[in-house]
Amino acid sequence: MDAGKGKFNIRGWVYRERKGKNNIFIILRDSTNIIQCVVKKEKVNKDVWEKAEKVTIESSLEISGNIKKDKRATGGYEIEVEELNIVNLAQPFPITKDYSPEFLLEKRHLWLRSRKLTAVMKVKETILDASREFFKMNGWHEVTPPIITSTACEGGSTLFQLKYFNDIAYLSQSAQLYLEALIFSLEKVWSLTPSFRAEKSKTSRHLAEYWHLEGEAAWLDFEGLLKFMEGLISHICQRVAEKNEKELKFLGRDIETLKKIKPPFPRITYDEALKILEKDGIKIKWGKDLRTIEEDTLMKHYEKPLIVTKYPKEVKAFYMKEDPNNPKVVLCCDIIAPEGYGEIIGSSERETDINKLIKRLKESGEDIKNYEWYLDLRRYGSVPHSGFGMGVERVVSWICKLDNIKDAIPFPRTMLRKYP
Ligand code: NSS
Repeated sequence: MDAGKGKFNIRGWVYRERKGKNNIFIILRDSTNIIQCVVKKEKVNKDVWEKAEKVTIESSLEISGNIKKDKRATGGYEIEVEELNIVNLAQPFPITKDYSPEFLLEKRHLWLRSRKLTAVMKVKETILDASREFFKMNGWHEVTPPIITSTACEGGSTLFQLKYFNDIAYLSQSAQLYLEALIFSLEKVWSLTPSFRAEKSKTSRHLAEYWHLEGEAAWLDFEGLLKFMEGLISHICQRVAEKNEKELKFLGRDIETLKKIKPPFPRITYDEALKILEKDGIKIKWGKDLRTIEEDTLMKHYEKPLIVTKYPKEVKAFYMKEDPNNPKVVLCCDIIAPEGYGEIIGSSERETDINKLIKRLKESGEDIKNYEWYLDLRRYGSVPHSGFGMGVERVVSWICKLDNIKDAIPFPRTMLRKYP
C-alpha cells in the first residue's frame, strides 16, 4: 500500500468494518499497513453499496477510489470507494472475543494475520538480514550443514530420534560439529538451520524446533570470539532500530534502548556471577549451572547483554576448550539478554587436544566410534578455533519484548503442540 493523492487501487483483507445507514467504513489490511475506506451510499451505485453491506471480517477485496489525507482515520489516509469487488466473502471469522493464548495457538494459521505477529515477523526478517550482512562484511562463508545427524552435539537428553531406513538417526541439535569440519576449507563459516530439542520443560523460552544461527572460525581465539559476537548483536540491534520503527512502536519496544546496545558489553566470569548472586541472597554451590532464576537475578544489574565466561567443565559440553590457566573451567561464554529474556548465545573456543576430547566424551557416556569422524578433524591439520550458536527466536523475543518465545516463530512446536 503506497498512499498518495488521487486515484487508488488496493487489494487486501477486511480488518475491521462498521456499517452505518449512509456510510460503511472498511479498514483494509495488506502486507504493508492498514487503511480506512469509506463507502458513501449517496456517491456509489446500488451494486457497490449492496456488496459493501455484505462484507465480513477477513473477506478479501479489491477496491478502487479516491485517496485523501484524513487525520482522524487510522493510518492518516482515507479512500473514498468507487468500485468494490469481493474476491472471497469470508465466513464468520473464529477469532473474535476469545484471545486466550491456547485458543490463539489452536487458530495460529489465522492469528498469523494479526498486526502483532505481522510486526514480529518483519522484525525477525531484519534480524536475519542484519546477521547475514554482518557475516558477509567480515568475510564469513555461508554453508548448509545436515539436519539428519548420527551423533549428539549438546548431549543425549534432548535428542529427537527418528527411524532412518533400517537404522536410527537424530534431528540436529546444532550444526557445530559439521561447521567445525568446514573451517578446514573455508576458514570462517556460518549457517542458519532449524535445531531440534526435545525439551520437556514448559517455559516461555524453549521451543522444540528453533532457528539456530551458528558460526565457526579457524584461528579465532576466545577474545576474538567475544568481540565478534558483541559486534553481531550490536549490528542486529542498530539495523532493527533503523528499519523497524513502526513495528517496534506497535510492539511497545523503545527504540532508544535498542540503539544503546553497542560494544563493549559487560563481562563477568562464572565465579564473579556467583559472588553477585550471593550478595543478592542466592547461594549457588560452585559447579552448578546457572538456571533461569539466577540469570534473571544477574540481569537486574545490567542493561546491555551480559557476557558470562569460564563455567565449570562439568556443566558444559565436551568440545569446549579447557582453560590453560585453570583446568576446572572451560573457555566458554554465554551471552544473556537484558530484561529477563535469558541466554541468547552459547559459545566457546574448541578443545584441540584429542585425548582430552576422548576422555570427556567417555565421561559423558558417548560411544567414541560415533565421533571418529569428528576426532579426525584433530588428527589432520588441527588449528585453534572457536564458534557460537545464537537462538534466533530468543533474540526476536528480546528485541520485540514478547511475553513468550512462541510468538517469535509462525508455527511454534513444543512438547504439547505440533498443530497446526
Ligand atoms: O545449546 S546451546 O547453548 N549451544 C549450542 O548448541 C552450540 N553447539 C552452538 C555452537 O557453538 N555452534 O544453544 C545455542 C543457543 C542458546 O544460547 C539459545 O539461545 C538457543 O540456542 N536455544 C534455544 N532456543 C529456543 N528453544 C530452545 N529449546 C533452545 N535451546 C537452545
